[in-house]
Amino acid sequence: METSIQPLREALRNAQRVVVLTGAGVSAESGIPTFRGAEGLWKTYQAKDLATPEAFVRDPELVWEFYNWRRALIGQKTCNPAHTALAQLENIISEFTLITQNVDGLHLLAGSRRVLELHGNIWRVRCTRCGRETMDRSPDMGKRPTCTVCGGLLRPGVVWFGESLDPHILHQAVEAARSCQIMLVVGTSSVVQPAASLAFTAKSGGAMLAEINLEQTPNSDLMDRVLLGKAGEILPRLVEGLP
Ligand code: BJW
Ligand code: ZN
Repeated sequence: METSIQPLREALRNAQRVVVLTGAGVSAESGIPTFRGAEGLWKTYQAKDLATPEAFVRDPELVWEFYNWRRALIGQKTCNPAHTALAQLENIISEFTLITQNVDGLHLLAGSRRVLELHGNIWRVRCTRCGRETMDRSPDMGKRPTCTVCGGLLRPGVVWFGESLDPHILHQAVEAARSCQIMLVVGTSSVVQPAASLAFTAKSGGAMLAEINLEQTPNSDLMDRVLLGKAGEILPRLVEGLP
């Protein structure tokens, strides 16, 4: 397993099709909590009580309280050097796809254009009655926000455990993974499916895989290169000097 940055930089220099798969670790240096690990959200809060469709049916006010808190927090944060470096990388690769599990919208804020948000976006809301989706950046949606068209209860436009991902977005992600030459897997624990399987898809399509993370993950053995450290430090160094 190769751990230095230079061979990966050289490979990127010669690549036409690159996919980057990101997770919460990319936004950690912006001050947004990750989900797992010592200070992760799922250490303090129970995913089954807050991030499942059953939880929302049982207690929508509790779920909205959690998401209002997250909206207020994320609304005060901005992109960090990891997001910026990935936006720069897109400018020098002819076919670039950024697949993110993050719902904070920071890749788009940093200027990334081809972004597939696998788990939705925290600023999106969806009516549970008529299905209408809108973007709403209010930090506090209240306890029981309702649809302006039909009066139905709104829910966060994110993907909870047990829910299917948007099939159109997932299809694009799988196709990009299948045909890429290099996949960078950045700041994800690689435990949540189907996102974690995209690395296998890329590997079976012949791609070179590289992981950037503070620590090893269940997918590390699959990687051609593992760079241990902060995404906000490694990615700018990687992109520096390209093309
Ligand atoms: C740094 C860093 C720094 C920190 N620099 N690195 C097959 C097998 C088993 C189970 C399943 C399966 N298929 C489906 C499932 C069920 C389930 C699942 O995967 N469960 C597993 C946990 C076991 N998946 C689903 O339910 C998905 N739906 C689905 O597959 O539908 C079909 C189906 C349903 C049911 C059964 C079978 C099929 C939906 C998953 C939705 C996930 N939703 C959440 C919440 C989104 C909304 C919100 O934000 O509130 O998405 S959960 C949470 O986890 C969030 C994240 O996007 C996701 C992934 O987390 P991520 O990004 O990896 O963060 P962390 O915290 O885990 O890791 C951070 C990493 O960063 C760490 O490694 C750090 O070391 C690192 N790091 N600082 C670099 N500075
Ligand atoms: Zn409605």
